[in-house]
Amino acid sequence: MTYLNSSDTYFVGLKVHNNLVNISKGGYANIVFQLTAPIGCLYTDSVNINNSCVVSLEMVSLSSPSKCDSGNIAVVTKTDHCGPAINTTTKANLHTWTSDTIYTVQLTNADVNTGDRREYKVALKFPGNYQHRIWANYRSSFIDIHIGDDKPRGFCYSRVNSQVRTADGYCMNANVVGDLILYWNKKYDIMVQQRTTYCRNNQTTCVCALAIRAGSNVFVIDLCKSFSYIDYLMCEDVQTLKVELIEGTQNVYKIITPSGAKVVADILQLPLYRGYMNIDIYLSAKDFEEGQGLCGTYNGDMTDDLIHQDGLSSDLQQTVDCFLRRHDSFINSWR
Ligand SMILES: [Ca+2]
Repeated sequence: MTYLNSSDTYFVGLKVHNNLVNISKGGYANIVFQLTAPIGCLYTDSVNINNSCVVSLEMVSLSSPSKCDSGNIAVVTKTDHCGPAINTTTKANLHTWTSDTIYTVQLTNADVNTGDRREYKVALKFPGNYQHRIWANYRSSFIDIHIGDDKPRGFCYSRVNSQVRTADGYCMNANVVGDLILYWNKKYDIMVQQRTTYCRNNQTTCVCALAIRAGSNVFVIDLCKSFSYIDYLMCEDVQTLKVELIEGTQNVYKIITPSGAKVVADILQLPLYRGYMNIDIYLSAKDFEEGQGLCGTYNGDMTDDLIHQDGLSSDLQQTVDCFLRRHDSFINSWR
């Protein structure tokens, strides 16, 4: 009689070494992995195996259907499939193949807003159309990505009823009409301007036009006149402003600037405010200590947010409610 013995379990596949990866804001980190079995290559003698016997992995996420990035993490050395490329095994290198080979995939925290999500789960996956059916669609275990929070959140807005909030969180009653600089990042040459007009029976002001400029690219939403205008005014060869309607809406635009700052323009449909906009600006790590304008100096310190265009500054009025805080000289300085 022979007893049934079982051998030690052996993991076959793509073995990830670090199941938790920490990336600082705007920084880099690696996913490190090994292959515990060779990936065979199907080829004929006439093909160039250097080109054919390579597989490009995909980086997939639990939360994002995109294979090229996952929210605000991206693979640095991208291939067609947005993951690392691995040489597969041929007759020539079969005997030198070893499971000791260490592969690394470099990730970066690609721009984006300091208030963004910081926890992601990603995995490395073989393409669905890969020639080996065993490996096609194979994916590694999920890897937890944690993005460090080394910058305070930068969130600025200009909304109906003269409401303005600076990037570091100071709110005020900006009851002033005209063309005003809401946000200006000189390093990245990005400017967000708004036009305000009287609204609600002239009791308060609302934004009726928005212009976002990055270099010589300008995107405009102008609803101040009887006919509305929403378009690019000027374009370089390379479009540096990414504009899209937020999914499921016909009236909320999202504009991503080259610094990663995201501007959301919500064209209101409410009867009292129809045709006016709420503008929200989500600043990125690259905007830190670079901002000026009504959004103030984004540096985590609210007390220096009321710096005028000429360098003078106004004191905060924190003891009264936002709608009682009038800073007309500061606001008028940003024309
Ligand atoms: Ca500040």
